[in-house]
Amino acid sequence: MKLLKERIPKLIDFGTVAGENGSIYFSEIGKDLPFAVKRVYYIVDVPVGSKRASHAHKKLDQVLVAIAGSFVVDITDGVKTWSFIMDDPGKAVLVPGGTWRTLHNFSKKAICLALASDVYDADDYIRDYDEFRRWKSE
Ligand code: T46
Repeated sequence: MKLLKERIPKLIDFGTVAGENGSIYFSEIGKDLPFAVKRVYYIVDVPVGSKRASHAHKKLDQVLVAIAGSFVVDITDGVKTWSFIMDDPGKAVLVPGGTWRTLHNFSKKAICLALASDVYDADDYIRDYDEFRRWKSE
């Protein structure tokens, strides 16, 4: 089973089958998904111009996908930065633990689906960027 080894942000292709009556997208642990999903959440109704996240996770790995509309995911590990335009339900971004992420440039009716490697834990969040930099240097 292909599980998360490199903790580097990257795009993951979902499988897809398109037909005359619509399209279906899928992903399976060990094939495209590099971790076991323990939680699912989704973000909707983000006003145009608003941001989400702007925080880090210590351990949590996540996969984010724009299942409708579009948004941008900026990620940094404190040294390197990545930016992904999410506008395709067939492409997800892997956001590994130990990174700071900001979601912005939401289009109207955008939906961000998140697949997470663990249940909700408020103690896994770092919500202050200076604290994140200190934590990374420890
Ligand atoms: C992330 C970005 C992309 C829960 O009670 N359970 C949950 O599973 C989640 C995700 C949130 N909440 C509560 C915690 C807060 O009281 O919902 C409220 C809003 O959460 P938060 O301010 O963390 O929302 P975002 O959009 O800033 O961040 C979320 C995820 O929390 C985070 O893991 O990476 O989306």
